[in-house]
Amino acid sequence: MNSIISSENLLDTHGDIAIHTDLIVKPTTCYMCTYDCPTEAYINRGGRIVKVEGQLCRRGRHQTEFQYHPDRLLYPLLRDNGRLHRITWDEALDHIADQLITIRDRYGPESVVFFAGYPKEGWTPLQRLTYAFGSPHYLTECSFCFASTSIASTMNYGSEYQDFLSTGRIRYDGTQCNLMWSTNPGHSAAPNFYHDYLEACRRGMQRIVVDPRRTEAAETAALHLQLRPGTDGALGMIHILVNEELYDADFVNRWTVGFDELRHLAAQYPPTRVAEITGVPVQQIIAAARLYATSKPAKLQTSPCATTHTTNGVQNHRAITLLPALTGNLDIPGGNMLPDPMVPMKDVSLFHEKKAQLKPRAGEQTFPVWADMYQEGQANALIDQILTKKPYPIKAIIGVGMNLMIWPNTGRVKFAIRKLDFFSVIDYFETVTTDEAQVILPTATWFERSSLVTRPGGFVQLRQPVVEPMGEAWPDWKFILELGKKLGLGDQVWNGDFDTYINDRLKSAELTADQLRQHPAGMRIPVAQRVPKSYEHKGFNTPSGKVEIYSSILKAHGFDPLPVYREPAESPISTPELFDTYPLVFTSGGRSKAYTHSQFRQIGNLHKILPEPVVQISPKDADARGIQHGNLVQVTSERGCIQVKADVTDRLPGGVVHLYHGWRDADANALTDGQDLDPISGYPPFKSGLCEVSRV
Ligand SMILES: Nc1nc2c(c(=O)[nH]1)N[C@H]1C(S)=C(S)[C@@H](COP(=O)(O)OP(=O)(O)OC[C@H]3O[C@@H](n4cnc5c(=O)[nH]c(N)nc54)[C@H](O)[C@@H]3O)O[C@H]1N2
Ligand SMILES: Nc1nc2c(c(=O)[nH]1)N[C@H]1C(S)=C(S)[C@@H](COP(=O)(O)OP(=O)(O)OC[C@H]3O[C@@H](n4cnc5c(=O)[nH]c(N)nc54)[C@H](O)[C@@H]3O)O[C@H]1N2
Ligand SMILES: [Mo]
Repeated sequence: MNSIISSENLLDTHGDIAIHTDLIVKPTTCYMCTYDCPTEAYINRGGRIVKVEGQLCRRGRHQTEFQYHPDRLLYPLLRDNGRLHRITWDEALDHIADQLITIRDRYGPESVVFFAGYPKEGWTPLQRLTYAFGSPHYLTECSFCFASTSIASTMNYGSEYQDFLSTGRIRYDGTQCNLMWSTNPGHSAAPNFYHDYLEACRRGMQRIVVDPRRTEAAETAALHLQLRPGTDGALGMIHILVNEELYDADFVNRWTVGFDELRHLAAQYPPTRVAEITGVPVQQIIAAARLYATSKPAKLQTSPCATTHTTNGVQNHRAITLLPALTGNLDIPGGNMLPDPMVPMKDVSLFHEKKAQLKPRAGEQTFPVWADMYQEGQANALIDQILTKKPYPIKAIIGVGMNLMIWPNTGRVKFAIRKLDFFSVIDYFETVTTDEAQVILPTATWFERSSLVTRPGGFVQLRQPVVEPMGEAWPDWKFILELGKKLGLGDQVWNGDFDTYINDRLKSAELTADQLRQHPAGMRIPVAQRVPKSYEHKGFNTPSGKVEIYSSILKAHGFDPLPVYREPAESPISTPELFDTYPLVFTSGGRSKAYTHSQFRQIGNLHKILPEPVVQISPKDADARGIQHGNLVQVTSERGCIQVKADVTDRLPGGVVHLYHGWRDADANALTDGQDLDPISGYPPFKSGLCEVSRV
C-alpha cells in the first residue's frame, strides 16, 4: 500500500527540488542482480525517485544514480551508413520485422537466434517468441552460469541438492561444519544471505574454504585449501573418506550405485598425488576430509558456476557434490537439502508444442548431454556455427541485454557477430555489444517496469512500476511481444497484452495479475514444506532411483560414467610447451562488490570502489617480473593481450593470477579459450587458462 510520509531528513539528492518535501514510498524490488532485493522507493512530487531503502548491497544503494544517469539510452536508434540516428519505436519494430522475415524466407526461421543475458525478466516472453517464430535458438547466459552445476547435480541426484547463494537463502540450521567450495559470498551474495552465514560463524560453525584466493571467508576459516584453479575434481577428499571409512556405509549401500567403482577410482588419488596435482599440502587435504566427515551436520556450500568453468567442469562438480551423500549429510537440516519449493508457474514457452518441427539447436549435435538435459541452445557452440555455417547458417541475432564480453575469446565472438546479416540489441546503455548492432533499443529499468517476482518458500509479487519510463524506454516484455505482433504472431504472444501473459503464467498457481496488484509488496502462498530424507518415500529422480555415482546418463552418451578427473585442457601438466611461454595459471571472474559483470562502471559511487581493471598477482611472481603494486602490466595468453594495473597481493599463491571480468578496455575474455570446451556441458574454461604477465 502506498503511504505518504513526511520526512524531515530526506533531501532531494538530485537537486531539482532543494527543499524538504513529502515523499511517496512505494514497495518494489531491486533488480540489479538476480536477488530482486525488497526495496522501498521514495518518490517526490515531481515523480522522481530521490532515495531507496532496504537491506541492500552497495550496488542497490546507488540505484538512483543508475536510474537518472545521463548516458542512459532513451530512444530507439538505427545505424545507417555507420551513423546512428533516432527513429520511432514503430519504425524500429518494422525494420527488425522486415529483416527477420527476409532472412526467414531465404534461410528458414532456424537462422535467427534470440539471446538474453543476465536480464532474466525477459526470458519467458523471449522463449515464447523464439518458438512461435519457429527458431530452435533460445539462448541465455545459462550457457555460462548455473546450468552446468545444475546438470552435474541432477546427474547425481535427479535434482539439485546444492546450496549456493544466488538461488535461495541458505539455512545453517545447526550446521557444525561448512565446506565452502569456490564461492566468496561476502562479495557475490545478497547482504541478508551473507548475514546468515556470519551469524552461523559467530555461533561456532567450523569452516573449510576451497579457493585459489584467500577470500574474506578464507581468512577466518579453520582450513583454507588454496588449490590450483581447475583441479577441484582430483579425488583427494573422497580417497580419505573411503580409506579411513569415514563414509556413511548404510546410506551408501542402500541409496547409491557405483560406490565400488568410485572406491577403485579414488584409490588412484592418494593425498600425495592430489597434493602434486592441486598444490594443496597433504596434511590439509587429510584434515579437511576428516573435519567435514566427522562434523554432523555438515554443509557443502558451492558456487553456481565457478567449479564448472573448466574443461572438466561437470565431472569436477559431480565429484564435489557427491560429498554430502557419502558422508550422510544429504537431505538433513544443516546439511544439503532440496531448496524450498516455489509457487508453480505454467510453462508458457511453446517448446513442447513446437519441438517436433524445430531444427537442431546450437550445440545439439556437439553437446548432446547438454541438449538432453537443458532446454536451451548452447551459446558457446553458436559462435562455431556462425563461423562454419554447420550444420546450417546463422544470419541474425536479437539480443536482449547481451554482452559480448561474457563469452570466452571475445575477439572471435566479435568476428562472428560481424558475419551476421542483422543484429539488434535492447539495453540500458551503449555497450561493446550495441557498437555492433544495426538497431539499438532503450530498455526500462526495474523502477519503470512490471515483473513477476518469485522466491523459494511461496513468495510471489507483481512488481509495479514506481515511476514513468525515462524517454521512450520500454520494458523488455513489451519490445518482445510487440515484435511478435509485427511478425504476424500476435495470437501466439498474448496479442501483446501484459496481463494476459501474466495470467497465463499464474494459471498453475490459480492466481491473477489483479490479485497480485492488491498486494504490491508481495504475498506468500502456501507451498509444500520440504521434508528431510524425502528420498525414503520417493527415491531419487535418476534413472535408477538412486544416487548415481555411476551415471547412467553419461554412460548412455558414451562418457565415463564415473566422476573422473581430467587436467584442464590448458595447464602446466597437459600443455607443458605452452606453459614455457605462459607460466602462470589464470582464473577470472571473481565477483566484485561494486559491479554486476560489465554493469555499473558508469556509477561514480561504485566505480570508486574498484576504479580500474586489475590483475591480482602474488608478490613472488611480481618480484620475479620486476612488477610493483600499481604498475601497468600486460597480461597475455594464446588468444590475446590486455593491459591492467597490478594488484600485488598475498591473497594468491605463487603461480596463479586472477583477473576481474567485464571491463570494456581490459576484457578478461580476450584471453580465455572459446574452443576447447567441457565436452559434457559446452562450458568454457574461464577459470583455468595459462598466461604471462609483464611490465608495460
Ligand atoms: N571470464 C569470465 N567470464 C564470465 C564469467 C566469469 O566468471 N569469468 N561468468 C559468467 C557468468 S556466471 C555469467 S552469469 C555471465 C554474465 O553475463 P551477462 O549477463 O551478459 O553480463 P552483464 O555484463 O551483466 O550483461 C548484461 C547486459 O544486459 C544489460 N541489462 C541488464 N539488465 C537488463 C534488462 O533488464 N534488460 C535489458 N534489455 N538489458 C539489461 C546490461 O546493461 C548489460 O549490457 O558472464 C559469464 N562470463
Ligand atoms: N556483486 C556481484 N554479485 C554477483 C555477481 C556479480 O557480478 N557481482 N554475479 C552473480 C552471478 S551471475 C553469479 S553466477 C554468482 C557467482 O557466484 P560465485 O561463483 O560464488 O562468485 P564468487 O563469489 O566470485 O566466488 C567464486 C570464487 O571461486 C574462486 N575460484 C576461481 N577459480 C577457482 C577454481 O578453479 N576452483 C575453486 N575451488 N575456486 C575457484 C574465486 O577465487 C572466487 O573467490 O554471483 C552472483 N552475484
Ligand atoms: Mo552467473
